[in-house]
Amino acid sequence: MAEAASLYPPLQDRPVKNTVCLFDVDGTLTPARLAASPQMLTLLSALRHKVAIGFVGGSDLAKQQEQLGTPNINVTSLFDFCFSENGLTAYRMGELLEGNSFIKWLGEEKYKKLVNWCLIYIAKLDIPIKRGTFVEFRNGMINVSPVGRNASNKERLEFNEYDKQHNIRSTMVEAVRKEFPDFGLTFSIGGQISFDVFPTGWDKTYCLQYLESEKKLSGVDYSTIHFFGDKTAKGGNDYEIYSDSRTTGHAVNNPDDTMKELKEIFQL
Ligand code: M1P
Repeated sequence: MAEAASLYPPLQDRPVKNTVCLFDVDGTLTPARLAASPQMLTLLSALRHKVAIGFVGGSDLAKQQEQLGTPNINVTSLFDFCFSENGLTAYRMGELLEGNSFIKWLGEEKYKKLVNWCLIYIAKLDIPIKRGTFVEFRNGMINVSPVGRNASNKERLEFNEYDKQHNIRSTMVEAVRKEFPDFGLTFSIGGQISFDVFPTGWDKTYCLQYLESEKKLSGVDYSTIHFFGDKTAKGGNDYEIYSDSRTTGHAVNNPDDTMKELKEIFQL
């Protein structure tokens, strides 16, 4: 798949070589959870002849392959930089870079303490129902659910209502935060039945280190990093990178908006 990348000038020979455009995926390049339009892919290809392009998404690469690639086209050939799971899995010009993981970062001993503590806390919790998978181990985080991730849709909604009244998750987050104050972890209640636990700083800004290391690799200094995202308000998962001093942030409402901005900025 590195062959497709060779259709474009090398990074150091792009017409605007100090610039990279970085995109969030859902709601920015594609409608939420759906595939990118042919118009978007054509525009990105035209853009790539001028500047370097990349995406940064919270999901794993398989999800981004579904949304941005096709069965015959590997997503890693369509962008110069592919940052899945906020950059924990990173590709540069179709080649996999050394990644990172939650367990590698935290270490087995601390991880065991954290998980054991969560399971004991949940075991002592008296809530209306419990199902299975109370801790889900992911590459870049753990996801902790007092009711369990095996809850059905109906059970999910019921737990969510119960949680609104009894603050089960926020109370647990407060307790776990207090128990492990020096672990360097961030706790985030995003969905309906669980909360995420990940190292502080492992938001989308995590991927910027790879762009910075281009100086050493290819001699390209990305002094202008355009970031396009739709969840740029405080609390949204694009907020940190959008407001980071290293990026020029563009808040968009949908993929059409992204295309409009790109056409204006780069005269495409
Ligand atoms: O995207 C928000 C959250 O969605 C899911 O949460 P829940 O299962 O609680 O609804 C999880 O994938 C979680 O990791 C994610 O943050």
